Amino acid sequence: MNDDILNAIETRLGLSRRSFMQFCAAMAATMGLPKGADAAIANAIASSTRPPVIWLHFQECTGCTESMLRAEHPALDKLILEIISLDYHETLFAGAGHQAEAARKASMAANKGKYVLVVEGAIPMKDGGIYCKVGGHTALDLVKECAADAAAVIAIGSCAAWGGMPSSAPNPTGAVGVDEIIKDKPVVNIPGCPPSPYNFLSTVVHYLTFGKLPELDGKGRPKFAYGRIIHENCERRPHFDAGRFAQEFGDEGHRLGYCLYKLGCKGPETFANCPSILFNDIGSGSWPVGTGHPCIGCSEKGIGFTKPIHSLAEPVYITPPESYARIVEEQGQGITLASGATMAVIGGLAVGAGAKFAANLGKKKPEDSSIGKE
Ligand code: FSX
Ligand code: SF4
Ligand code: F3S
Repeated sequence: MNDDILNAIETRLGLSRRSFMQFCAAMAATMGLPKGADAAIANAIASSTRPPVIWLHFQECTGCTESMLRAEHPALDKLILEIISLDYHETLFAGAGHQAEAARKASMAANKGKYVLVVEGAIPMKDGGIYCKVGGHTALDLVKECAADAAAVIAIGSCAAWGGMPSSAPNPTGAVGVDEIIKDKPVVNIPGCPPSPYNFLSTVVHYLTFGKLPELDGKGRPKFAYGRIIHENCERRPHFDAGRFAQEFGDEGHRLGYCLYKLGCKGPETFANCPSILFNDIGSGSWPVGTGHPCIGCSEKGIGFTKPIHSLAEPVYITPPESYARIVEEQGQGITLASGATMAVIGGLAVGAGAKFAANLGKKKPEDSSIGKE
């Protein structure tokens, strides 16, 4: 990058070059981009005008905003406000009432088709949506009005992505996620309660750098962040494989850091990058399982706030069998899963039966399977 751009960044963000380049490298790593992408990101942040953002709050706890602005990294809160132009945000706004409403409408009119709409919180549908109103308008009407001219819609947090906690049974207000309402444009879902600020920021930076949203899975989530189950990257996984489990909180196994599966860990059925990206920039272990609590699947629809916290997870990939079946079946016996898969691998089959067997053994990418879709 040339010196002029870096000088401008230093002045504008009040960040050293080193910190800024470290941030760009972290964004590139979060998105799984190849070497050199950090320079493209740096250029985009330095030279793009900040995209205007309208941020709506509905049924939620404001934890998404808190996680974004209270991140321990000294520069993150500043960077967020420097990368985007937060034109409307009810928690952070100094103004209130008609003044705030006027600012939202003015930004939407001035940036028609160019602003990013971020929604935090679920939308109640029951009884005409009367259970959540802002400025006399229902959440339902507001989300429709604000999405109409948005360039992109981001549903931040599990509440906005699929209903989250407000939609827990018996879901008294009929709470749903944004994509149940906005059907004419893609909605990027960034679930988690709260989600990692880096997953949100990386999505925005991707949009700035490449002029388009990142690739999404069947549930509208960026693949770079939700492409793998937590269980695949968990530091306790060797204990799971070896059969060493904590049986109850505070027992010997728990103190030794054994696997939390038997305490209800939902890592085997939850897609998220929590163990690799961690939280709050404080180093290893700073995620739920790292602190000794089972993952409750807060980011996964149908798991978090739905399944009892201490019930056993159903691993989404079939665990390989403990012993292998015969390769050559006796006539008329058919084919077993293990022998079929072994033959498929030996034969180098990539499609048809080979792919099917591979999928059953967990070798198929989640975005191609029905598991990641509703
Ligand atoms: Fe709270 Fe956000 Fe949870 Fe929901 O995060 S942390 S209840 S996902 O919408 O504010
Ligand atoms: Fe980690 Fe949970 Fe999987 Fe155990 S069950 S390895 S604690 S994700
Ligand atoms: Fe939530 Fe589980 Fe990650 S509880 S924060 S999805 S480890």
